[in-house]
Amino acid sequence: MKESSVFLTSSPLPFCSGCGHTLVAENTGKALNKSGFSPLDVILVTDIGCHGIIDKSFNTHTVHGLHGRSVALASGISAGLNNPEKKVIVFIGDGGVSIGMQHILDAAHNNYNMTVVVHNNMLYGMTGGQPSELTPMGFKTPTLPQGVDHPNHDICKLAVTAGANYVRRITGIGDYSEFFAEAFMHPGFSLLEVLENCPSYAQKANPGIKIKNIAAESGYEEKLFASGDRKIYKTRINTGTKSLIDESKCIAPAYSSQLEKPVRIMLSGSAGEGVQNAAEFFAKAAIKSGLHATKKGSYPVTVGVGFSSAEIIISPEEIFFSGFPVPDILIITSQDGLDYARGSLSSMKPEGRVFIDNSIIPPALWNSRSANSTGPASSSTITSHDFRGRAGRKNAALYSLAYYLNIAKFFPPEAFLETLTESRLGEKINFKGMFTF
Ligand SMILES: Cc1ncc(C[n+]2csc(CCOP(=O)(O)OP(=O)(O)O)c2C)c(N)n1
Ligand code: SF4
Repeated sequence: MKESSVFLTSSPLPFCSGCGHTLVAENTGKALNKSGFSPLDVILVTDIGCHGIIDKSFNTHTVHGLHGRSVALASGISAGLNNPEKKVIVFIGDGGVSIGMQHILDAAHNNYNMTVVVHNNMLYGMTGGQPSELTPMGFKTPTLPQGVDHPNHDICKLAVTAGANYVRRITGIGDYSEFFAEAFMHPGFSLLEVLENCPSYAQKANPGIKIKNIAAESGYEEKLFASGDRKIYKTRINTGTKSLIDESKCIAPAYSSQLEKPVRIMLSGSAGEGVQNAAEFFAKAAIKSGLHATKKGSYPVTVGVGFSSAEIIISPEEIFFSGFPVPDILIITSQDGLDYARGSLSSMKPEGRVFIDNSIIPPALWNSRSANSTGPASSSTITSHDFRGRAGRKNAALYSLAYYLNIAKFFPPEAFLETLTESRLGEKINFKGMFTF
């Protein structure tokens, strides 16, 4: 049923010959032509599976979701747009419907403004033909040659029960664009289920099958299930709540820095030892000194045990990405920190510098600029210091940054001290002592 569409590219579509997905894409293009939407107003959200590889063929906005989660993603897009002039369309397979059925029921229930197109080829196509929750009883697949032995879910009936505004099942043969256009134009949540054939897997497992016959035999009725006018979901915008950005205070530069190029610092220690706070205060002090700064934290989900590591960038220029593959400076304050940072340590460049706590490995075993069996392997110069002994377990991370700043002099130590004193910890801790080395 080829017809040129501004929505669909004319190049061959990516599916196997005879795949029902080709017809769904062509009918979608044709229906969008009829509906009067501009390609700029259409957001196509695809799921994982063969149908999802259509993205590049549509001249609309396209977003590729996780398997089964495309409807949840589209619900967010629809609620965020909050604009009936925009058309959100979801492409999902029967596999995706099985995995993310609750998202469909929820979207129907809330009546989000969108159309979900279910590509029901009665198996998981992309992974070689496993049965899904929509595979009818008796239908054979390559991984279940004896056929499915229990009844399928009926997504159309479920969507109606959940409150969908428009639901229709179509046997995916020929030109059915008129039904698609009707659904696209229907306000609120609409669902189209298209019964299809997957010639590569379904045909082989069920020789001679015809989609029309399957539909009839399995009770998959081709009909309009619902066409209602429930009020569509309207996003409520809470103007009473201040945005976190508006609430945050700007740090005014009070000091200056001679730093000429970005420096990437990795601080690696143990959870519960103030690594993240220390890195944040250091970044704030850099900003106080007229620099740009970012801080990114890594730690296990069990936040009270194991490593805690922070990546800090300070720079005279704007920073556009807050991470880095290799640090210029690596500060390690505990054995957990060393275990986490081993990869970074070994990838550091000769001009890099490593500061490591005395407690980790006896200093006599350290061999800077070379790897040995017991010490840390790095081509950077390694300096040891008694961070934990001098400042205690809880303040070792903070002290290590103060120590390093005193050597590097990227910005005045006063900026760091002032940032700490003005912080919520300023009343409890006398930081002054930490700035003697
Ligand atoms: C959560 C998750 N589980 C499993 C997979 C593996 N996987 C990729 S494609 C696919 C089958 C897709 O089948 P269907 O949704 O019916 O789409 P079709 O390929 O038939 O178009 C599966 C199981 C995945 N990507 N994500
Ligand atoms: S494997 Fe099946 S579903 Fe996938 S493109 Fe080929 S015919 Fe279509």
